[in-house]
Amino acid sequence: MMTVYLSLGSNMGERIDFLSAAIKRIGEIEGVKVVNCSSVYDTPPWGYIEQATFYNCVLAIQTDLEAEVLLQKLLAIEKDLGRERLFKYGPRVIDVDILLYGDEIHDSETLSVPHPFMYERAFVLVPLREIAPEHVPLDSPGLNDTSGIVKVSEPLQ
Ligand code: GSY
Repeated sequence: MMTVYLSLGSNMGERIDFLSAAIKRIGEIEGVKVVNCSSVYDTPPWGYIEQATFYNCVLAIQTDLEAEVLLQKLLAIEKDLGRERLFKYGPRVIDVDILLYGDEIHDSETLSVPHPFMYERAFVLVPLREIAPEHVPLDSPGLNDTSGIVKVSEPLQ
């Protein structure tokens, strides 16, 4: 059994509802158990800044699924919830990224784990630090500026 950390984000429509729906669907995947969920944070957009703020949270799950299999199931959930890939770093109703897969390293065309940008992204590190501080080095570049990150909800599960 592997402990896996997922980053969830939404910046279109009812953001809380999209996060809730995604968490519910992730918990329904056979072979997946949601074991922890961070608070939800309102976060400034990263990458392409001319867009609405995101709501972000991090989930810890336990699973015996292979990483690539889990990835395909997460992509299917994103699609079912209406995600369209408008443009790189653009707005989206839901985004689910695999951050850490136990201590596995993956570097394929479809999957890079640990997530290549996770230590640069305050919107990942602040919620991850809440539920798994041991995975957030104090000198992570993304912790240099956490301004604009505001907790908006207790954990959704
Ligand atoms: O890669 C995740 C999607 N995304 C986000 C996000 O979830 N939160 C914030 N704050 N900025 C983002 N830019 C992208 S792309």
